[in-house]
Amino acid sequence: MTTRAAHRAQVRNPSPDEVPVAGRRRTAKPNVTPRPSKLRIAAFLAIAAIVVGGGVYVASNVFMGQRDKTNVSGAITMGISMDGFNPNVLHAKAGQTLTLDWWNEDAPMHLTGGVHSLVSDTLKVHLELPAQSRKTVQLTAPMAPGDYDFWCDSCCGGKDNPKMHATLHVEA
Ligand SMILES: [Cu+2]
Repeated sequence: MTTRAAHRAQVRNPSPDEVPVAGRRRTAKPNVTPRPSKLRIAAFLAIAAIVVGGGVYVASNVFMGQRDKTNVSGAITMGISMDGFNPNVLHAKAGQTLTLDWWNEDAPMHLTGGVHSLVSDTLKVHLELPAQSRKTVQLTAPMAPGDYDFWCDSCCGGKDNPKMHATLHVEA
């Protein structure tokens, strides 16, 4: 008899030795039971990830969605970050007062004193904007047309950093 034939013979006529197999199957069950709880943990983690991820997504959308919108009528939205002012050129008529909806996207730990600022001696402004917040501020253009520099002096080298400068372009 070949081994294969012997195997077939064994299958056809199970020997008494194979009876414990059924018993073993039953005793093996307890090893299987941990599976559902692992699945439950995985399901819980998946749901938790969806809930937390969804919350972060919604929250970031609410904040980021404000980037280019403003509820302040007639206001110009202006962001500030480590990359500077955005936009970094503002246009005004001589003597015009601009209303800016100014917002700061950076976390406090990145900012000196927890703020970005908007500073100019010529424009007579020294404004501060706390991290991750927004504020309506006003900037009045001088009567003399020209390009007026303003800057942030609270981070990343401040006035010495060309990136932290912006221009108020005043036309007659
Ligand atoms: Cu700054």
